[in-house]
Amino acid sequence: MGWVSNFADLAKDGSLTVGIIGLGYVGLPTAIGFHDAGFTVWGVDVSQRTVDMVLQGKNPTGDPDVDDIVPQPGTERWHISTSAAEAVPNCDVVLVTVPTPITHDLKPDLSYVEAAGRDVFKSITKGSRTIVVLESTVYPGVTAQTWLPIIEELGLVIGEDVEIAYCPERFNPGDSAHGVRQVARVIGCSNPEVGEGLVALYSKLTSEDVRYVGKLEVAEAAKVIENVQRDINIALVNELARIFPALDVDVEDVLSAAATKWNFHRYTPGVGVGGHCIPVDPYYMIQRAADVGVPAGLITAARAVNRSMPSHVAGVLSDLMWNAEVPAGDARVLLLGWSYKAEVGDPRETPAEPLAETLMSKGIKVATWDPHIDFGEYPEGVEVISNIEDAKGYDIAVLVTAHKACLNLDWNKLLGQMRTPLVYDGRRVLDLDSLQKSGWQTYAVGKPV
Ligand code: SAJ
Repeated sequence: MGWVSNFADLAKDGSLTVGIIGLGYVGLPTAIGFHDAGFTVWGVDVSQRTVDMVLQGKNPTGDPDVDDIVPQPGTERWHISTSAAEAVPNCDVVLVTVPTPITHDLKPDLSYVEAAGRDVFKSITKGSRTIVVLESTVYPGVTAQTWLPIIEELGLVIGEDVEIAYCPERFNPGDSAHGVRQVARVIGCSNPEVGEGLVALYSKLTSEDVRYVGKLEVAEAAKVIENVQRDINIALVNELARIFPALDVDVEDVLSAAATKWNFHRYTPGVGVGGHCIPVDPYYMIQRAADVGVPAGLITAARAVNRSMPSHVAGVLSDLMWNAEVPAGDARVLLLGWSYKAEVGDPRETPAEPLAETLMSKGIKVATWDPHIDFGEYPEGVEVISNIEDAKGYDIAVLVTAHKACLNLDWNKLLGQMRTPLVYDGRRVLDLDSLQKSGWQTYAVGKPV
């Protein structure tokens, strides 16, 4: 059974079965959240490793907040499978939480949305009006463009066999204060009744605001521009971080002063912008604007600024080592942190990668230490250090990720292990004055040399 006239009442007392397709950073916490809210849950993932780990009550994602909340084997109302065909016929609502990455030529990759949609729709019982909700970040129009042709091809009828809706995930890895149960949601659906029914369902999941915002495209657009705005704001401070040192002014002093104004939004310059959201979602908006022939110059320019930061920083590091008379051809850089974000172990789109590659292209040796990443694919040539005490003979230590473990390092001990005592704060989080006093030569993004 899917949509029925008393759907909202069924949602309110948890007597619906919710399917989640894709048990990653977003899908697994979402499945757990609905289970904790009293619903029967079917979780599906194509990865046998993921399904096996979840079935054993283990966390297959890199997000430490999920570590202790995976239901243990034998838990009631908790079904995990690699097969959508097994799960979907049991579900009233199916949420699709699969990746929406970009291709190497920066185009949106909708193949996961397409494949998951096909798996779900071909398993739907005729006449069930099963509600299928896309949560992955896309651009306006994708849900309809990608799924309606499949629905038609399979001879399903909207309003009889299936309903589709869009409810963007707003998940923030490593930030338990904004987990799936504490985050506001918006719902887009061409059928307002179904939209309001989903409001009742998601209101059981999260304690924050849930609202029906109209047709699919409104909700799709809201999510993508949330991250476009963030990318543009970060690009502004990164551009200022290149201007102000040339004026012999520290950008952080300027930003802190400006932040005393009531509606100034404070962002921090860094070695670059990583992750599976912020550096990716703008390309979805750029593509959609291009589809309809409207220029997206600001969005495109912001992406270019943020993408240029790793190579800009690599040039600054090379100059710093040259000025410190580090032997040319034998310069050695130690990257503290590799993950795109503090307190998570996620290398996706990390700026550490282009930073390392640019340095190595200059003949500079690169090593990295990140206690949050125990597997990770590192580019050819990067030396991975598992114990910071083994990091000896480097010329500059670069803070790439503001992990607590990096901030709380024994910096005096590390100083003793360096060949040249240079440190570069790539996230503007270190106490440079105290490091300077203990013998480091300190530098930072946006700080005059
Ligand atoms: N970054 C900066 N300067 C800043 C903020 C971030 O350089 O002032 C960099 C980070 O180092 C990182 C990248 O940008 O490399 C992205 O950081 P992020 O804090 O935006 O973290 P994400 O990518 O996990 O973004 C998620 C997003 N959540 C969803 O899409 C549901 C985003 O919308 C959230 O605003 C963000 O978390 C958050 O608030 O932390």
